[in-house]
Amino acid sequence: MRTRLYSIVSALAALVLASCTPASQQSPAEALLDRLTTLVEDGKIMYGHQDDYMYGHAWKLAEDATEYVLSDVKSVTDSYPAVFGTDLGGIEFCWDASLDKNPFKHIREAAIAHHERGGFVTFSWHLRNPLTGGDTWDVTSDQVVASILPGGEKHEYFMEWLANAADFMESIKTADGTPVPIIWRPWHEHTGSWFWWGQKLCTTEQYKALWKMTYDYMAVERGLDHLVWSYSPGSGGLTPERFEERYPGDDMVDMVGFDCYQYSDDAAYIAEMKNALEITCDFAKKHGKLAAVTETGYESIPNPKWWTETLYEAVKDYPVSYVLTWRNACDMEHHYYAPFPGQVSADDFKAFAGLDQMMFL
Ligand code: BMA
Repeated sequence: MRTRLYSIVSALAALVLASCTPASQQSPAEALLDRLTTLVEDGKIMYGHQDDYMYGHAWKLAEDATEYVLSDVKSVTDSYPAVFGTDLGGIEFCWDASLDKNPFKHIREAAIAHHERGGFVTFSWHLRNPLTGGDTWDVTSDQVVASILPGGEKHEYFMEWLANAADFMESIKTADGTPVPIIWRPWHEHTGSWFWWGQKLCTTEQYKALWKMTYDYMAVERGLDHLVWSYSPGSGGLTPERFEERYPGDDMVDMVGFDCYQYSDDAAYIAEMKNALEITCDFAKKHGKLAAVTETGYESIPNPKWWTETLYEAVKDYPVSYVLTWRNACDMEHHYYAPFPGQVSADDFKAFAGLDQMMFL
């Protein structure tokens, strides 16, 4: 009995201590989550842009650049996006540059520069197919996830890929050695079947085991405490059941979101966004997590009022931490999701950046 009382008292003491952990004892990931939570409580939504400092619609960062100041977003709004997103595809082979042709040294340095500017960093991973040797979209086999799980024929091989990704993320630290917190979003859009880890390509148990293996290696074995784990299904046909079906568990996820693109009219996009926002924010509230629109956009933004009348209309009533639009490819004429000077929605983007609720840097 005494022992039981003692353990209840010490559990309570631990709880009190945990809830007042001084900032200096927080991990980089906890510090990021705290900052984000405060911003959400203040009603702010951060704007993010994929590959913002790396290239724009009509420019590309020079190989030997050492400053990260060019940005299509900045050239229109005079502010940088609050969230800088990029992709680690290719790090599994320690390539010099990612699948979107960004030298990894630029990714590292831009992430540090953006963090020092007060911004947030997020990474996705369009890694290649470890079983077939094809790319991330090679869905010719439904045995890929099975093959990399413990006991699978590619397990050892794949653990090297995880090690290479972990090494790179571990190397992202400021000059004094402080790790830069990273919102890490592996195995995304898994409710669709266009990536080798997608819905029809593995079972629920295999998907969860894949997440756990990734988490156990990076967070537990390697002790990377600067990663904020972000879970993001696709928005298509999303229901609360589908959202939850492959959720790996509260102990391995810090943030929940979804990816949603506009392919037809504004009304259909707004409806799909609101459906996904409703599900995500409700789930986030129940599980004590932050919510985000982890990828969105309308390719080429043909609607001059898209920012204030479509995107803002969709998100304004939801407590989401950030909304990230996809990349402005410099080598594909129509593949851009943020305006550049002269683009038809540029003035409206400026108005969007000026809204009280929207946060840029
Ligand atoms: C896709 C496209 C591709 C790109 C991939 C990974 O949506 O933008 O061109 O390679 O994302 O960033």
